[in-house]
Amino acid sequence: MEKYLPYDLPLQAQIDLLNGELNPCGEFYERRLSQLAGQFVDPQAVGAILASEDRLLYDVRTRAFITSLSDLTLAVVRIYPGKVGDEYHFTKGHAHLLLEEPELDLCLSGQGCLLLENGEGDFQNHWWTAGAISHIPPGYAHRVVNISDGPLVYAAIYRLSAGHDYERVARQGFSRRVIERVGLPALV
Ligand code: M6P
Ligand code: ZN
Repeated sequence: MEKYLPYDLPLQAQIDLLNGELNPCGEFYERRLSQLAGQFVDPQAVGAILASEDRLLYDVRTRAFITSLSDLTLAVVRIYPGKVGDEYHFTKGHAHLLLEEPELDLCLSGQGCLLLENGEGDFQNHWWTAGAISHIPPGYAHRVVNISDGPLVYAAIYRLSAGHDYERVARQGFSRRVIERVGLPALV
């Protein structure tokens, strides 16, 4: 947080609901297949794609709203349509380093599935269309899957100090995944 200077006055920003552009934007980063390779169920499909390209799966625009007393942060994610084998594109997935920290996710365009799993093995999922809002309570790891033919754009609001624990998801993944079955998304 030291890299952000506190700003204690009102701020406004604008999200393009369809393409996920954020203005003014803070940080921008991309996630490509090689960064999530081990998370997809079909390693042959991963290898076949990586043989020709390190496919862009999603990109993230973040803006931290740091004040002398708070650190709410907005992230806008655009997950590109597509599958690895039969499995729809998804985000890396993480829990929060500060276990007590929740998150609110708002689906802005496209259709998706939010996967939620806590440390006691309770798995839940939320099917998203534009306008869906999901509250991710403390302790639940979360991953978003794009099941639509176009980009899935969603916004996440959380405290910057919540941090990201990628290790737990990298180690154990989620107990269910979303694949295409006879042309439709299925949670298996
Ligand atoms: C949401 C938030 C962010 C997260 C982003 C991408 O916007 O949860 O904190 O960085 O999704 O998800 P991931 O970090 O799992 O790649
Ligand atoms: Zn999060």
